[in-house]
Amino acid sequence: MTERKHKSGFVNIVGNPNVGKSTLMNRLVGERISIITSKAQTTRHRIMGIVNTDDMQIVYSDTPGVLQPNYKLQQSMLNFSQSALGDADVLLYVTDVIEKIDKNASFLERVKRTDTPVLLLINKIDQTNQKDLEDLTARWKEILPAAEIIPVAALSNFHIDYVKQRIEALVPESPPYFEKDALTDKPARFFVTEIIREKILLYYQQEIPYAVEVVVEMFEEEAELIRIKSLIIVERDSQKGIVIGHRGQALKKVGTMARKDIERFFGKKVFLEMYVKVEKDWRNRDNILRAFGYQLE
Ligand SMILES: Nc1nc2c(ncn2[C@@H]2O[C@H](COP(=O)(O)OP(=O)(O)OP(=O)(O)O)[C@@H](O)[C@H]2O)c(=O)[nH]1
Ligand SMILES: [Mg+2]
Repeated sequence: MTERKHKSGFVNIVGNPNVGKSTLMNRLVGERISIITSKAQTTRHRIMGIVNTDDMQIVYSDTPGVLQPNYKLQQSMLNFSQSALGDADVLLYVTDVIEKIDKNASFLERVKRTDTPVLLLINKIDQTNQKDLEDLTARWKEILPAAEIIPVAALSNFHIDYVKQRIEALVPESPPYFEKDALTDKPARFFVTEIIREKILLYYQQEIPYAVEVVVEMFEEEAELIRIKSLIIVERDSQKGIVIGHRGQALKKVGTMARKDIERFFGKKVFLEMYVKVEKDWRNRDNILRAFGYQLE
């Protein structure tokens, strides 16, 4: 009997903001790794989600939506998305039935030129009809003739098993890149900051979610409890007032929502302290961005 060779590879998920990349990543991994909201620019980092079986390890990367950077934070987000074009064994280019087809032509141009196999996933097909979907598919076929086009609905898990099968067929033979029990490349603290940021994205309007970064200052795990101290960084004093809210009500609500989710994530009781701090213009300051884990060129 011959043993099956081990397969392993990087499957990188790229595309414009808000098309459902993170929803898809969580479906493919089967865990809630990435945060998801209806607001664009939810994902700011490249986040790996790893699926292990005896003879396969698939390393998915979720990336920020591709955008024209207006400040250095966005430049770093774009760097994460572009890095994912360079080291993929399989590229998942995600679009949806809503966005304009010619959005961000320059990034698409790079996708066109890649030698990597591309699966072009047209997401949110629950939001369209058969005829429009056929037209859209035909137009994408012209733009990316080498790609395999698969209509999906990540939210309702429609056609995701088929996408998994196609990925498994395309992943090359290779030893594993990570420990075979690894689920992600990110530490526990990262998921705390992301869960808090998700609640901020959901709770506050306008510019607040985009002006906020979350830092975990203390993460102490005890037998029955995790003690967490976190800082919410804003750019201006006026934003600090909004985040805290009248008599601290806003921050308290966000804190409660975040704590419940963090408890679910770690399966443990959590004691969460949150403070708000102003770091003037942090989205444009190299040293601060680096300290927050963003890559600058
Ligand atoms: N109707 C519908 N909505 C979906 C589907 N998949 C994702 N969404 C919604 O689309 C919105 C954006 O989803 P995300 O997964 O955060 O999108 P993203 O591409 O990761 O966004 P960024 O990280 O901001 O670039 C959320 O409100 C999702 O619930 C789908 O199949 N159908
Ligand atoms: Mg995302």
